[in-house]
Order: sequence, then structure tokens, then C-alpha cells
Amino acid sequence: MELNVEAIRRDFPILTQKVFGKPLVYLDNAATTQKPLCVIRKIEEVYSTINANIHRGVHYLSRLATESHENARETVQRYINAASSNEIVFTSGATESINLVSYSFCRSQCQPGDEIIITTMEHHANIVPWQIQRDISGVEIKVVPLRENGEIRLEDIEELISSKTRLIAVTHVSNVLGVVNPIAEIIRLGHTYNIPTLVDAAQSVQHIPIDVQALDCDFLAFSSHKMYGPTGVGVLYGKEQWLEKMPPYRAGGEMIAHVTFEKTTFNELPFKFEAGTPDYVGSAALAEAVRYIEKLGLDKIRSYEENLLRYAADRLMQIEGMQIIGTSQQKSSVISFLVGGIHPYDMGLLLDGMGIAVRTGHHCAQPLMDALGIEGTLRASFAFYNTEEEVDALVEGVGKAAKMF
Ligand code: C6P
Repeated sequence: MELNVEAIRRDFPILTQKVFGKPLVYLDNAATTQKPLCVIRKIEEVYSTINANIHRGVHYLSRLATESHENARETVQRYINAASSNEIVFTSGATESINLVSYSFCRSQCQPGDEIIITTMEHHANIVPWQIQRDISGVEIKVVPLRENGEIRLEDIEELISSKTRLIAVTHVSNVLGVVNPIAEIIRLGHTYNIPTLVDAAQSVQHIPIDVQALDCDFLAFSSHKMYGPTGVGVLYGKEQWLEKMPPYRAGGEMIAHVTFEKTTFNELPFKFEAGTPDYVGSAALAEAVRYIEKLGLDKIRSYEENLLRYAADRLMQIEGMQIIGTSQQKSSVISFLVGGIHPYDMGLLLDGMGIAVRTGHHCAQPLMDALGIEGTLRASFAFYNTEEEVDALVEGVGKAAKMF
């Protein structure tokens, strides 16, 4: 059975809105996805029924809230098939998850001169933390170049590997090109040299089934708000063997075992990395989003979105002057494009006037823009609630806007 998109759309109240008198066509899902009613209601339910600080109180509500937060951890564990819930650390988002790894991994596993491999297509969130560590820990950054069609190649990664390489940090899906990187092969390559891999799954975990055990993945980072969950919550998956070796990232609250003014001992995993009051309302709502995705089925979601992406690419290519950025065959849910010499921002504004929400600019990937020799792109990004009719509206909108220049 295929997805019943008409019924799915009824779960997302925001999609029925009009913008400037036109039906909203929301194609900015790579920036953030909309939320189904069950997620919105979960937030209300937690605040209305079990709200209390977790892990602290002996009282009834605190026990329920703690149970809800820990159940959410197990839901996330199941979703990515982690071996243990100790390997699931709640953070504020993919950005914080990567910052956690960069800080704690470099501090405990790297010496000055050691090397971290990243790629040209990384989001700033997987570039800048390593640059900060370059200043603090003295690590060097090696960058995998991009091939013509926007892909990275295994042999280019292997070329950069040396006896000083400590980590490969790579995005699963590029938020600009939509390219799906061969993370299984990259992880395997790293392991042949005893090098762990951090996968930035911010743009993949909502589109592509991920099994961290099958992948033998060392670290995986993602955000709740890009997978139909609330903002302000994220996940770092880390293999227990690595997390055990890494020192805490932030200090205070739940991450301690015992404190005196002379010395503090730290809590066990995963609490060692969760300082302060965690977003236990957000975690419950994220778990609800995960259940929603699981109910639809990621395989069905993937196949629906792949068809939509193909349809969009074929239709957009019919527009005169259309240039699609990133022509790899392995793509997921994102199309970046330029039309003639039209500035993406100008085109984006005109589309906005037609009720069509796309993103314009460098998409927090300026080094990629430099490598491509462009300033920015227009980007349409899809979710399972988008339709071919919405793609038609985009194509018509872009065509109309292009004629205005
Ligand atoms: N990309 C986009 O419109 P946060 O902000 O922490 O939830 O996610 C950061 C992040 C990390 N990696 C990748 C590949 C991403 O795409 C993002 C967020 C958004 O493309 C906002 S810039």
C-alpha cells in the first residue's frame, strides 16, 4: 500500500493555511519540517498532565516525567537500532551533537597535529566546531574534494587518510545538493584504518532508514525539528566504547555523580553528557514524531519522496535557463537550482508572493558555494506531505517569475 498523502496532510494543520491569499506550498522541509497534530498534542499533554523536573524528585509527577523521557530515549534507540539506550544522548540539535563530539573527542583522543577529515559539502555545523578545535586542540582539518556531479569518492577520502587521521566527519545527505553519500562504505573504509566516523544525519534520518549497528556507525547526529518533532531537541548516537572514553562536554545538574569543592565524579552514560534540566517535553514529542514516521513506514516514505524528487527534477528541467546544482544519481528530497542569471533571493521573494516557501542563499554551506563558484541557490526540499500538484505550483511559479526578469 502506498502513502495516503491526502489523509496525511490532514494531520498537519499548518498546511491548510493561505499565504497572501494563495494556498501554502511548503517546500522548505530541509530547514524544518511541519508538525503533525499528535506531536503538537503531546507537548500539551506533557505540560497538562505530568510536568515535573526529571531524575530528581521522588514524587509521583517526577517519576512519570522521568519515565516519559527515558521511554523517549528507548524509542530513538529503536528507531536507529542502537545496541543500548546508553548510546543515545539528548542534545539541543544536530549542531550541539557535533559540537559535543568535536570537543570531547578532540580533548580525549587527539594530539596536536592529528587530523580530522571532513568534506567540501559539509554544513557549517560540521566545519566550524572542528576549526574551533584546531585552535584549542591543535588538530588539522583535511577536506575531501567534490567531483563534477557533486559526489565525493571513496578513493579521495582514502588519499587523505594518514597515520595522523583520528576521525572522518561526513554528512549523510547534503542539505544543498541532496547527494546521498555512501556512508556504509565510508565507515568501512575508516575502520580498515581503525578510524571512527561521525555521520551528520540531519538531512537523512527522516528520509532513509538508518541502522547504526548494521552500519557499524561510531557517531550519528541529528535534530528533532527536521523529522516532524519539536525544535530544541537533538540526538547524538555514540558507540558506548567511544562515549565511555570521552569527557563531559557541559557541566552541572544530571551529569554529576558526586561533587565536593575539591573533586567531582561524573554520572554514567548517557547522563554524563546531559548537563542541566533536559528538554523532557521535547523528548516526549520527538518520540511521538518517531512513532508517526514508523506508522507511515520509512520505506514507503522513501519511495514516495524519491518519485516526487524525480518528478520535480524532470519538470523543473523543462524551464528555460534552469540549472540544477548537484546531478548525482543518489539524491534525497532536496533540489537546489538557479535560473538564468536571476538572483536566488529575488526569485525566492516572488515565489513567496505566490505562497511558495523555498529557501534561498548559501544554506550554511559557504565553502561548498565557493567550490561551486556560486553565491547561493534556490532550494526546494520535500517531505512526505508534499504533492505533485505542489511541484506543479513551484514549476509554474518559477516559470512565471523568470519571465518577470
Ligand atoms: N540545515 C538547512 O536549511 P540544526 O540547526 O542543529 O538543527 O541542524 C544543523 C545542520 C547540520 N547538518 C546539516 C546537513 C544540516 O542541513 C543542518 C541544518 C538547515 O539546510 C538550516 S541551515
